[in-house]
Amino acid sequence: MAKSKFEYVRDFEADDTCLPNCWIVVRLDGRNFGRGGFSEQHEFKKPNDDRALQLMTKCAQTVMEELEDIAIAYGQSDEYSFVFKKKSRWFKRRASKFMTHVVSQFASSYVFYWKDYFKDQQLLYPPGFDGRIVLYPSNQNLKDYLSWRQADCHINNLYNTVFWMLVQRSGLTPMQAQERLQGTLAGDKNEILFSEFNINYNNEPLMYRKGTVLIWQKINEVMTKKIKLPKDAEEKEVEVTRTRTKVVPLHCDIIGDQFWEEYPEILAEDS
Ligand code: DGT
Ligand code: MG
Ligand code: MG
Ligand code: MG
Ligand code: MG
Repeated sequence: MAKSKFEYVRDFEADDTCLPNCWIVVRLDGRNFGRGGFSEQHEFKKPNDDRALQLMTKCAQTVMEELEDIAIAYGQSDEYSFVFKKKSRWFKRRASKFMTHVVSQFASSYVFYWKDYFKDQQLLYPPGFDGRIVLYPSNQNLKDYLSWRQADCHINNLYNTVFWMLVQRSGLTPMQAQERLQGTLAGDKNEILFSEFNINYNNEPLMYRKGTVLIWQKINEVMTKKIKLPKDAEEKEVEVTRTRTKVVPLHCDIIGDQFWEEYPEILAEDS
């Protein structure tokens, strides 16, 4: 086919191929979900709203199922990280394709599934999410990245748990609660929770403390199937077991070695 004189404009497109043999991480984050923003306008429970966290996870599951080559995802607060396999050839490893497909699939899912989680709470305006992409060349780098996000979850959740206790239960103003917590270490915050509110932080829900890890797991599904053998006149019902891979949520520690030893296939060389 003859080229039009306009074809040259293609040369202005930048090459954004991701380096081979690297883990490709896409992290998205809710736009203005904090103070005075989306979470307050939609009356999210403080500091953790189960509906909001579960909707985030539903959207992330949808992303993993709809797109190719995602080995693991990790989410907390208004963010989710998706890790594409090192050897992925999806869209010739073009960064913009990975990032835009993840973010748009997630955002449309957020609106699509909103009512399943928020029931009577109306969605007041279309939410937005930003995205970024980072490449990690070694397994250790990737594990450290995910550890960083989970440590962030822990630090923020411990702070927020004490902060909202001081405000909701002790009647401190947000300013007073902030001053009270200034310069305190993790141990001090645990102590305030325990001595003033009789809360053992370690008994708080795992989803709040650890965030959510999404992995692929083999599930054996037993189904009944109707079959008709040529020699029989009638259909027979037989049980068949099918193995399917499904995205499952976990709320476990991913900083230590135990998780990676339990699920070695996530980091396996051929992935
Ligand atoms: P950004 O991301 O720069 O557009 O700004 P924000 O406001 O989204 O800030 P970010 O992402 O650093 O912090 C997330 C905010 O989302 C944080 O201020 C608290 C809010 N948030 C996330 N999950 C929950 C929740 O379950 N309950 C409530 N009440 N707020 C939440
Ligand atoms: Mg942000
Ligand atoms: Mg945000
Ligand atoms: Mg955030
Ligand atoms: Mg197209």
